Amino acid sequence: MNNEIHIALATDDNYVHFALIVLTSMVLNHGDGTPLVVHILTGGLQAEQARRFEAFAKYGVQIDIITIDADRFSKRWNTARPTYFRLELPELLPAAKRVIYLDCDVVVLDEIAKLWNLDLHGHPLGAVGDRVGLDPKRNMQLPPERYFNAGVLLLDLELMREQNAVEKCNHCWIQHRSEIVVADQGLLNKCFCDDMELLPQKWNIINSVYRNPPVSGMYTAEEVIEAIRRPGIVHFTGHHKPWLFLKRFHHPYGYTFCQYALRAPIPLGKKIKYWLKQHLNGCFIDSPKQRPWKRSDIVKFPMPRELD
Ligand SMILES: [Mn+2]
Repeated sequence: MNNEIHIALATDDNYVHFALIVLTSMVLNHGDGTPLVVHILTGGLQAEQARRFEAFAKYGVQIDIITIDADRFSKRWNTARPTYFRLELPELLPAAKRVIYLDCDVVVLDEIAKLWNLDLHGHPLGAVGDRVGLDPKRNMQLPPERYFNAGVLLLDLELMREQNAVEKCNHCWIQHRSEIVVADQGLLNKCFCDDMELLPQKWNIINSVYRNPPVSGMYTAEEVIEAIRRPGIVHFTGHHKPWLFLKRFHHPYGYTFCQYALRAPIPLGKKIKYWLKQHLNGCFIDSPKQRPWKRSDIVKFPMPRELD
């Protein structure tokens, strides 16, 4: 299973440079020698954008661009937004046993092989908890301490194929679409809440983690402090994206987005924008709420090295 690590990202032309920043951060923190295979799920990419991904071959990354037929996908799921493509991963990667799915609004800050090698204890899906589960308007009456964020997923594709998971998920979507809140994340929670492995907090530190006390029964204060001190993947959920001007960083690791953006193979104009962002309004706004972790738990990472 460990001959190669399979990663999946979903993007259209508008998100390409975010996906390139994700890849840059992953490659710069990957040193255990296991080859990376990155599957780009897309409704279609311009040739120039596809070439930006393919250029990662020189860093030892195998790139596999999978173009999804939007008409076919819409007929089945009633939408062709790239974020939904992850729902078909067991079918799209028929030869892969496992895959790590990553959103394009994340930065990888630790060795991805550590996430890849986590034990799912017989469950088809592993994910990190999300306090959305505490919100009665959004939790669909699922147990709050089991509600997960779908931006980082570790999937046992073999088991999902055995369980016919894609068909079941599709059936659930068609039957219950009007009750499902938070799009495909809500659907995945509805389908897998009884059969999922809660992964350590460090593998998906979303905006709300630092800003609130821990969710009872999900992670302990110690587990969250450990995650903030040794982050694996940081995820810029919600409206306070670290690339937006006029909004300060609401994520303790918002600054790392700019660091990796400056190392990523993206156009110079975009790099200038992120450099400015970091220097003009790149300071972190702390949370007014009482929580057990301190600002001193946030790591000040040095600027990462160049890709080559
Ligand atoms: Mn996201």
